[in-house]
Amino acid sequence: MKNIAAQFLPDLNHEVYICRVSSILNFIEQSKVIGRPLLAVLIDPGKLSNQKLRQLLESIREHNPDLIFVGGSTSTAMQVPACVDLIRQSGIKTPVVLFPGHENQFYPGADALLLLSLISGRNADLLIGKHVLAAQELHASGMEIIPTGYMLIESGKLTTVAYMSQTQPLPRENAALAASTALAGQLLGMRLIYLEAGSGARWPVPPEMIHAVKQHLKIPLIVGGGIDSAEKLGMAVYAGADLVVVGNALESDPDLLGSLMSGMQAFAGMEQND
Ligand code: 1GP
Repeated sequence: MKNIAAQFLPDLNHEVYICRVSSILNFIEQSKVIGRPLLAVLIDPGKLSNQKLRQLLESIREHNPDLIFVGGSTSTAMQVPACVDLIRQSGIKTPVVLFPGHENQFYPGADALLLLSLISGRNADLLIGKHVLAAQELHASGMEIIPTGYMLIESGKLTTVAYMSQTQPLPRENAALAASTALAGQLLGMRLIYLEAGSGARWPVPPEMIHAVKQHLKIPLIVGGGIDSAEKLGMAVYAGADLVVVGNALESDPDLLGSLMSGMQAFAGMEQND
């Protein structure tokens, strides 16, 4: 199955398309401009056995998602480089983006890093403190660094990311507060906003909140947490997500990726027919 970039630029393969737009951020921005939502597979190496990881990589090779995110609250400093190297060795060409759950999850072998600032919380360390500690190494690496406003949204249970960050998530019924928070992130110069229900969330981010946030943003909107079916993925995309992240559901069922990619392609086809 072709990925979405290849579908709307049929003469280009995925790798060439990424090179042509020159960076991961440009790829995400240009996909938003032309109305093509993207799917990222999140691999949290701390949660996956080697066997499960290999199964997931097989599914990624077959179904060709747009991006791979690597990282998470439970991965150790050693696990992230090993995982990125395994992806590279497998021959998969999908760009790899670090999604650090901790400052020790930096590895220059990836293509880009989301520099997350937890703008829904009031923990100064996660707004700027960790960034100061990592700044010199990130700068020296020459890697593409993407400033990302990260917002935790209440999702029906205490998630690992809320516990680890020691912050309160935004109330899920307060879409206006989420919109103001995202707008503040954009005004501060963030290049992406990520609405996060948390890995394995009981409830994903509400569509009403995605829609309200989207109305206020010029920059691309990422949505993740608790998306475990093509229906939930479709709801997030219809509400306005430019990039949807799925992790937990694919850890237990790597073959689900096929129906998620079909859902994305169906959405792309409907948009073209509108
Ligand atoms: C978590 O948003 C990501 O940081 C993905 O969440 O693992 O629930 O898919 P899931």
